[in-house]
Amino acid sequence: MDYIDLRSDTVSHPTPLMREAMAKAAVGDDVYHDDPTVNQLEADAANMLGKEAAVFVTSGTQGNLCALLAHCQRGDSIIVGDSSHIFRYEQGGMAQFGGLIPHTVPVQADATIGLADLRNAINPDDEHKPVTRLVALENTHNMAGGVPISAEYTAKVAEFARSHGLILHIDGARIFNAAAAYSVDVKDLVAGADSVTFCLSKGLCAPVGSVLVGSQDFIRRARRARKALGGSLRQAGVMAAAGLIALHEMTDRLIEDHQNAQTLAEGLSEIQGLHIQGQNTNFIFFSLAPDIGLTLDEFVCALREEYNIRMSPYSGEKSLIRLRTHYWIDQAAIAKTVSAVSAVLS
Ligand code: TLP
Repeated sequence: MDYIDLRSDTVSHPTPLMREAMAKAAVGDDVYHDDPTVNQLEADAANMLGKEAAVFVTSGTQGNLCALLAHCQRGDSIIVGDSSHIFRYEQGGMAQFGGLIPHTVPVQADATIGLADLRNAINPDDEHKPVTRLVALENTHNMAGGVPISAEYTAKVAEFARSHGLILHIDGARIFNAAAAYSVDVKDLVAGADSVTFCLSKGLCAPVGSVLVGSQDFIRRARRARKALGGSLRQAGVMAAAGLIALHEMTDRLIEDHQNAQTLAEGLSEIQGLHIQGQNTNFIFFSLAPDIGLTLDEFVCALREEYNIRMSPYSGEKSLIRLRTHYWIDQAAIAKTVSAVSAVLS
């Protein structure tokens, strides 16, 4: 990349190895299950996450929606964090397409949901109330600032869900970042979950795609939902080839992105007028002192026009700037960013 783009990890371009694998990918019609590269990606993803089966989907949004449509019936209620991506940023797809009713519960600063809040959100067996069907967690948690949640907490929620006859879905868009943060096998982070969506196209650098994993029976139903949403693809091996590199070559290096985020946060914290508000995994949030003489938009614009550095004001909280490190943000990019921010604020 010939500019520094810190707006999200979704902006990461495919690696040279991915482009080579994409060019050489063996392909077939995936609607006939004939694409060997997609089949390989789905088998490897299921195996890595410790589930029976997987389906390749176009995006995290589509993976989450296919999961909800496959697990639930119209009119069901799902328990979901009030700042979760599924609830806040996915076009209300669960309601638009699934007729599902989100029952929101508070997400705490450590990205968990209190078990008492979960318990209180379960509707009684009463003909006035929608049937509570599912609990959704998010790991790492985007709006909480990239905070990872632990295997122990997830196991508690899984046990809670099981004991109340509920399904547990994890929006694990960045589950491999969580695994890197806790130095655990990703399988352990999702052991009790009925389904997990994870993204190949964020920190793992693939240009397109996410994977939804779960039981054989669930994935059969999710494939029907994917078809209904127009997400069944043909020679998708071209994209799955990059996904295989993402799975096998890119997960172990995510810890570097976390270390780089820490280095960047430390460098920025030395600059007068800039206050680091949080750094977790590959996320950084900061604010600018009110007397700095620049609005956030002017600050972002100056960095882009004068230094070719891209940042974005955080859409959830307009007084913050959000940064994400990824594969294309190396030590040199970090040093350049710190000195450019320092120059703009001086
Ligand atoms: N998040 C994007 C934007 O939509 C905000 C980003 O830049 O972070 N779950 C989580 C936790 C996510 O952060 C995202 C994307 C998704 C699901 C949806 O993934 P896509 O964009 O592939 O549909």
